[in-house]
Amino acid sequence: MDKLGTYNIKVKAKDSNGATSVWSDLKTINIMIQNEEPDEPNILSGPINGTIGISYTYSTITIDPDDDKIIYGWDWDGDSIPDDWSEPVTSGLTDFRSHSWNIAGIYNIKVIAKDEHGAQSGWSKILSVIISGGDHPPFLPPKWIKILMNLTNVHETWEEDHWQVSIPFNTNYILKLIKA
Ligand SMILES: [Ca+2]
Ligand SMILES: [Ca+2]
Repeated sequence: MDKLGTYNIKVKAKDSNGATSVWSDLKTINIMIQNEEPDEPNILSGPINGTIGISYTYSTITIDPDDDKIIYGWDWDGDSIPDDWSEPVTSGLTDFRSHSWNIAGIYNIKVIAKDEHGAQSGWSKILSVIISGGDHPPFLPPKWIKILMNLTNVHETWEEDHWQVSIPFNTNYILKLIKA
């Protein structure tokens, strides 16, 4: 009985002189397998900075306790819905997957693993990827920071002065000058 399912069995005994008993009553047995889901996968490698339109490769791995084949679901936009499923991969072997983004932003990517019987793991840890592109910096959440400095006005009136302030970060800032 190497197939899954329900079987009806009955037995009959025979002694050493060849005398046989009557058949036993029917007995029903179920053959089932215990299936465990794969472990949570880990994202092994892949860049955390990139440019729109360029394809980047990420890798992941996990194992299935029953040694089942695994398919990996990649969530590239952080909405917890896999966008890309791998082919079945042998438990313990790495899946490599490439993706490109068309809009600049911060993407929290993660992976889930499913075995060949459909048992699903939890999500991997998140990997945050910053994608910049074109003339636009990544869409960082807006935040005001306060910078204190001493400026000396060498002219008579405030209004006609042009102030130039350099800030050593590779990001756009909107400067609001507040007169103390
Ligand atoms: Ca399994
Ligand atoms: Ca998604």
